[in-house]
Amino acid sequence: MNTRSEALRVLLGNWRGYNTVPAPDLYPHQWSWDSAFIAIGTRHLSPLRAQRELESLFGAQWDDGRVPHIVFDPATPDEGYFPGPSFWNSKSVTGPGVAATSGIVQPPVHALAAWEVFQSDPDTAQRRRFLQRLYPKLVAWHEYLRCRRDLGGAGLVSIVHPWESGMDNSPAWDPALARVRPVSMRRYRRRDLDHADASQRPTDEDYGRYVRLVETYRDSGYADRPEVHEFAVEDPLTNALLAASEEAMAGIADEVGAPAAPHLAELARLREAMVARLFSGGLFHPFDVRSGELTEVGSVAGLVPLVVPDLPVAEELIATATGPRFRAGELGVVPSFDLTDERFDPARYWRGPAWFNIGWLIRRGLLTHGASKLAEVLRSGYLEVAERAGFREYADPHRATGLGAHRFAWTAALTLDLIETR
Ligand code: 2M8
Repeated sequence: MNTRSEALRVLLGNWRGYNTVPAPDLYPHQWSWDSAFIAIGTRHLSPLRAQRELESLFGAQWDDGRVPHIVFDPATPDEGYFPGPSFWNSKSVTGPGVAATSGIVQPPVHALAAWEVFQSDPDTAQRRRFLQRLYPKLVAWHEYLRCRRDLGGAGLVSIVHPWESGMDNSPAWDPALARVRPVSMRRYRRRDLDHADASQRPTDEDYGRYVRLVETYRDSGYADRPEVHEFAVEDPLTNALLAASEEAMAGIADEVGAPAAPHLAELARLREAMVARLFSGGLFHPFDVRSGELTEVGSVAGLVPLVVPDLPVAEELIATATGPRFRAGELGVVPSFDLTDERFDPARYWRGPAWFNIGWLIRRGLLTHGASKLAEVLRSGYLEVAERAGFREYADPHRATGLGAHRFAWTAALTLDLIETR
């Protein structure tokens, strides 16, 4: 198979006119951080389309600045995905005429993507005033996170649902999630199991907890008062991507004639707060705001802060990535969970398999910190998985077999980017 043209085929097939669906069957709407990764790859196919991908997502931004994690496609029936538009009841909050969306968010990788997209074709972007139009929206998005989501009071962003982490079923959420009483899933019908193997997806009990958290948030009118949130966790990946996005915002600000210094100050502030509060034993960990403790488990989210420039603990993180817990140098991919932990599961969703977006971010972080040899090992490792397994949602890190959804858009997009950025 010609990997490049197959990747283009997936991106073209999943394109819906203004945005790209992550996977036609399992995920038939627009997802927030998927769109950012998709734009990073699509810029090699059509910079204009990559700009549209981000513009359509930000077209659904709420008045309070939040960028919803799902923008529902009106052409897909409500029962195409659970929880669908009627469950979220977001229109009453965002105002009439606005797209139906979810009410939670996903990691803020958008400014980073917008800057990459701009740089791939500055002429088209300038002609369309792409950054001029997007910059105030990105500012409002980061403001929302900074002002409304500092639930722990340490200057870091809290996520209020495992879905907000993008790494939904990670064992890192188990302790905080265990305190949430699951709703009975007899009241609902899961749609994911129509398209995916139950042994690779979250359990019904965890789904019941996910649903409980959304119901509570929804019924509060999506208020971010600390008492609303039974689950509030400072996630290293979310905060790292916000910091890396602030670096991109400095570039964007320069381009649109706004001051860059506040963005660089914000980057430095986040970096310092993360190292002080979340780093321990060679890895970053989530801080559970409700219990007041670090959850010291080996999620790959703890390696993602490598994307933050000038990270003072980069050497320690690289040692953890290549050590027995992740074995990135030998495997050529990075498992999503600590290989030495008994909860590691090579096939279950975010509890062990390797994902392309995480590999892409870690490779970027390695390049940022001068570890170009290991970065190249990952580049060729992920490309080999795509060649062998196609564009699956994730892969068994030992056997490089593909798992989860087929024709998965960010896998195709980031494969294309890895090919183009040799
Ligand atoms: C997965 O999450 C959705 C809920 O948002 C799901 O499980 O139904 C995650 O892998 C997430 O990171 C991703 O954005 C989404 C769509 O690809 O799927």
